[in-house]
Amino acid sequence: MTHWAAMPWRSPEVAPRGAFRLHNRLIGAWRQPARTDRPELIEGLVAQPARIPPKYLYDAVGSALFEAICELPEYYLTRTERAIFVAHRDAIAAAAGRHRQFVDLGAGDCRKGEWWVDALAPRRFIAVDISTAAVEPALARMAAAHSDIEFMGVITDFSRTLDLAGDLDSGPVTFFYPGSSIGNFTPDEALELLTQIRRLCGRRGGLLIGVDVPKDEQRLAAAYDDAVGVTAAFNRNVLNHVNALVGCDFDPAAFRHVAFYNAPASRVEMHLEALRAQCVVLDGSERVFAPGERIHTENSYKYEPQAFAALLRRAGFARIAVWRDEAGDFAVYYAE
Ligand code: AVI
Repeated sequence: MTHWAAMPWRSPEVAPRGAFRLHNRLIGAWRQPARTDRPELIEGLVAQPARIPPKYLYDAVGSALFEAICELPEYYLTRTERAIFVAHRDAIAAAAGRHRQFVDLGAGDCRKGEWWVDALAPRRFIAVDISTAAVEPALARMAAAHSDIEFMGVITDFSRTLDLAGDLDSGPVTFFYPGSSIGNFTPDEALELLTQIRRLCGRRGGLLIGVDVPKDEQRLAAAYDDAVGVTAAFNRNVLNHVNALVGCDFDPAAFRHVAFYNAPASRVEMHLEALRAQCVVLDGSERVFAPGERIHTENSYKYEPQAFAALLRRAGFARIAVWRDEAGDFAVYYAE
């Protein structure tokens, strides 16, 4: 993985807080993530039941597979959210306001955030992501196309903490968190992240967020276990990423993808189930997975609009507007 400090076009001028000016409209900031991946992964893998935090699904292969998932007929989330954005673009833009700082959380290649540039005319566009690989070329592309906007990339793991105070100026901020990514946090973690966002957005700022809604179990199960097996490959690939980070020898082919809707918890769960006994060496000791034993790799929480609005209120947001598609499959909120 490259990082901003390794970018060949970096200017030697070093700005405060680890940010550095690349040229007059593009700034890179890199928060050195604490090297806690290995202990965090080992702790989860020796636990009973074993677990892998979902952020590890996104190495380069995992990110590409996720892009493919977003195009699948079963995975309605991306296209339904997009349809809501298209249908209610003007009303959403009127609620969010123009000429603000725009923070694209989990920006990736910034395509979803860039779609709002015309409608919201942000003064500053701040892309926040755990990986530079997609953000770096996206910001360079956008900086070339929009001469009136200042672009900034912040490379950080905001599942730990959202440390942006030094990157924002005193003007209002619109946070953008699409794709129901908030659903990959537990409700307590989601509340913590939403509270951090609310503190950072300032009195006249707000949060534009897309959140999936509970629905028919079979549709949900199909969305997370598609017919051609892209989601299965995405899930199994996490073991390749773990092998690289921990230095162990999981055989992804020895695990089966399992996805189901846990209705009482209002979440889709993804697991990897051992097809036969597996012995994996972790930090010098052996971890044996019995046939049928599972590793929990992801939760994807679904919220009824009144439940999510209540979570936003608990995080300190006041005025909340909601837009939905006709079938009520997905919801987009602007919270002030
Ligand atoms: C990124 N996140 C919102 C996706 C979701 O729907 O929870 C990740 C995903 N997992 C399986 N398919 C897609």
